[in-house]
Amino acid sequence: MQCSDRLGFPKTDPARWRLYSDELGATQWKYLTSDKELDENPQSFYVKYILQNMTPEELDQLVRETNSNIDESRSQSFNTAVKGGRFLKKFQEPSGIFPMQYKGPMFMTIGYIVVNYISNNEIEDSTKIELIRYLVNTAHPVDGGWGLHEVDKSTCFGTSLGYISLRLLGVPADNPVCVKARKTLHSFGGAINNPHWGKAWLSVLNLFNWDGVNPAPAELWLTPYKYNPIHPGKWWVHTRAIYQPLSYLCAIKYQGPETKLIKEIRSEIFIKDFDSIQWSKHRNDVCGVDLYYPHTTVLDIANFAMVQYNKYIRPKWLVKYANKKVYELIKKEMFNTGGLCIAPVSYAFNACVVLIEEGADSELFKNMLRDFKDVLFHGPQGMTVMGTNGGQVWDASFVVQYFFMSGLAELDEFEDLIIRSFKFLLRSQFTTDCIDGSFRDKRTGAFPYSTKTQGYTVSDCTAEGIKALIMVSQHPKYAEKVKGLIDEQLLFKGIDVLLSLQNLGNFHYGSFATYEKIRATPLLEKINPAEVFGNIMVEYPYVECTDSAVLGLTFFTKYYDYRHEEIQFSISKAIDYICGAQNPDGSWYGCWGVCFTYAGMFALEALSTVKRSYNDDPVVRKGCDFFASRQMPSGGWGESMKSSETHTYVDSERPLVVQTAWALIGLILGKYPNKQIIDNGIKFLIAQQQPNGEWVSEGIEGVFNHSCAIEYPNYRFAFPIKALGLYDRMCKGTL
Ligand code: LAN
Repeated sequence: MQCSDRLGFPKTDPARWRLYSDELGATQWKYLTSDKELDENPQSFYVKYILQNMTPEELDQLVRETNSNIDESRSQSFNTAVKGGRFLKKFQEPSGIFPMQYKGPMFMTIGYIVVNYISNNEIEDSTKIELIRYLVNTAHPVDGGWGLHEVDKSTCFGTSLGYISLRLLGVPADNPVCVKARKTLHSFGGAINNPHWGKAWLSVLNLFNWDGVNPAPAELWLTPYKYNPIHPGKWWVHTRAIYQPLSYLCAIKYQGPETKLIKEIRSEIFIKDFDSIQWSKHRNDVCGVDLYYPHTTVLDIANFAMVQYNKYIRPKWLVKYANKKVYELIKKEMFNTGGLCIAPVSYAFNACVVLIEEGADSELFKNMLRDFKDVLFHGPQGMTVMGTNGGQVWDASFVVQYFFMSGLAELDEFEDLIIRSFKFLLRSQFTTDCIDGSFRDKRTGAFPYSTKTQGYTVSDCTAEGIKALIMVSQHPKYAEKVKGLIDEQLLFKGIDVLLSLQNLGNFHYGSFATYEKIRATPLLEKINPAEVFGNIMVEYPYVECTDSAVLGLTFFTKYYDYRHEEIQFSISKAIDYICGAQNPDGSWYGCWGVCFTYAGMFALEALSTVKRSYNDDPVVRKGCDFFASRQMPSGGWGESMKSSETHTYVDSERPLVVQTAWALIGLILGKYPNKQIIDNGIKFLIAQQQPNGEWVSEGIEGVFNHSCAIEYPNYRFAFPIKALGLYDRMCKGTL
């Protein structure tokens, strides 16, 4: 059955979708077509709920269940947390994960579409329909274009990718959605003004010419790692993962098939006749609205030199040799990540390389097409490719910890939830190291952000994961039940990895970055070719990652003696870093959540673990005062994503649940003395809870690279529960 959605676009039947998750947390959506399958596979609560497929009776029943047997002797704040916990519990998969549509960035889906298109693989109708629907539903209401992320203004990059995606998915050029988007694209000067990645995708599709794309030299991989200060192995993991296949594709100037549809699109996306475009003149043309990080003169000179080198000097054998090396590295990346690669952008570019090297019928390529579905996620607006294959480990470790910190873990009704997530976390710890020569550090014992298969250590995910495991295994109510499940040697290895990630060299002493230590100078940013993102070339110190490291390490030392001295040293250097990173107004700039509120919460919690509080510590005092000064008249807090872009605190239009929880956690753990301010915030959280226990999603919780919004749908449960529970304990004097 196909229903009709906005603007007459078809919609699939929500009752036929199922979400499957395996033991290691990989999720895939399937659209069931036979009635037998439908009967045999009842829809999970999560799917029913988010696809809005619940009957009014079921919705009433949900409210009843959430509110039944509430212990009236407990405080209102605690009971609000309980109700939130009851709702969240229903989202949990048998594997222990909490699924989520990790959406926001608008430049991921193109990769999925391109890889299928150039390999002549038909995307299933149900997926196609929902991919189209997502694009239609997220088009800018005024101009019909798309931006870098879902709440962005329209840009040339976003609009080109959105438009081309719709066309490749089968939407005709004269459809009003396409007509409107095309007009906007033309107002940006047409697709010629795309930033680097846009130009690269268009070239792969044969909608652009590689002469108009700044080069990415594969030869850099042949230089000696030890002596070359700008060796790509020293770049940030994501940037090197993307530029690896890109350098391959650009070296051979790969172009997909020139089909009738491609010829049509060529005539639609430029404002000039395609054949008359002098491509090499447009290498540096980028639409003004897209430009977040303009070229430096150094980059322009380097690009010019490389173009001359490619034209006059670059021998064919060297291209072949360099590409062979790059392909070996891609295969290593695939081996280390169970074929998943670090994230969807590099995955799609790598899949193009695998297609070229192995062919469309090869096992390797077919597996890539199959596993690509791990990052496709369905939701109320349709289906999209997510920022990663989920955030399973990160969310599970927060939920586990916060159920303990709020006191919910004491209740029998949450025991199963905790043990399931605990077991998922145990299964998610790395048990092997990466293959030699892949420029990766030791990872055994560490944790990823999403799944074990994805295989990339993240510093804060490791710290939070370790903390969650210890919390369960040391708690009197759970210790017996999970006895013997933790492998302590593996836990110690995780601590080894965490300690090894601290920056103790020339750069940002005491801090933690994301995936690795800082390996090269930030001066490399001068050759950042991406144009739409800042700070992507190397690792940077992140105050949130450093805070989480402190949380993990301080908690570990409560129960274990392992490497005690070194851990104490590490904590004290991390704390110095955190204090030094505070702004004069008392705030901290956060890079992964919005923005000062997110970082302030983490920093105040980290400081609280080394017993620093409002009355005796000037850093905590300033941090809390900053929060207090930002409270809105309603009692809540709300910060706009503009803060991340502009590096100054900007209020959101209205107070937000997640941000209120963050501010409250900071204030409560910092022991802020003005209880009235905290009370008002708690009242706001209580008032925002729905009768079914839920807090409604309010959009963007996270960011990356200063300019791109990304949603963390489970934060709206995890953090309010933590704030309410901590408040309850604060009032009882048991904090
Ligand atoms: C993420 C998501 C999780 C996030 C936290 C764990 C929250 C953070 O504390 C550390 C950094 C990390 C792991 C992170 C890094 C960058 C990611 C992977 C993302 C924001 C999700 C998507 C993003 C990735 C870089 C997108 C690809 C785009 C590029 C500009 C390379």
